[in-house]
Amino acid sequence: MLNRNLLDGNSEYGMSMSKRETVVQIVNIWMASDVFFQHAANPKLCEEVAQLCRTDTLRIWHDQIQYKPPVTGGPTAWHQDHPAWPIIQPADLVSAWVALDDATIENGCMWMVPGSHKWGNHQADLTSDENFMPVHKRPERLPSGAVIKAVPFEIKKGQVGYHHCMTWHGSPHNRSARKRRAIAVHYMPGHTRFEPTGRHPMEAHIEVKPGEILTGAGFPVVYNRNLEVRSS
Ligand SMILES: O=C(O)CCC(=O)C(=O)O
Repeated sequence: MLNRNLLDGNSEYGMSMSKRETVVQIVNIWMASDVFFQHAANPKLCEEVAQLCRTDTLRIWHDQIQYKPPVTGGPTAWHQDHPAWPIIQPADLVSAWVALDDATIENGCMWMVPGSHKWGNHQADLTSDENFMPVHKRPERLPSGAVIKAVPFEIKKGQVGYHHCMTWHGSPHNRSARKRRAIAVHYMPGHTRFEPTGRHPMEAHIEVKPGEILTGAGFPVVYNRNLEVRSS
């Protein structure tokens, strides 16, 4: 399955963009191209993600190319990933975001809020101010001691950054003359279960029963520490 979404209205994350603003998103390109599958299965990326997840097995939930074109590249609203994925539990996924161009403040790099992955689900309350800084609509719902301080996630072409599926993140416009391309792979640790909601578009592609580990051709294993040990 290859979906190409031209987000020139309301994006997946509910951010409103004008007609001239664009983010090109290609989802599950690993299914269309072995090169991209090999990227998702890269041993170094997978080993590092597996360590962060404290797991011995990783499956692909999905990948995602994000292209913010020069000048007209639109924003990706502040969000948490897992609230968009309620059918996979628990919320233990980690994403590997690889820059295909230098990502800087000027060309719309991601911003993140350190520590926010420990604060629970605040998706419904996340918005931003006129400078694209994150704002919580009901700050009294935050755990005590939580400080909303966003930091830019500037990285060089070819570098990788990892983020937890509950981390608050977003990226503003690309007003620069430079492209901002990246590929993110969202990895499920081996214990990730399918918990249907009856409303999620991916449910039609899932073959396991509710409560079972989410396996299947659409969610290939890209890392298995035990198999690696046996084959060496
Ligand atoms: O590339 C971006 O600006 C957003 C990507 C994102 O939200 C993600 O990888 O989870």
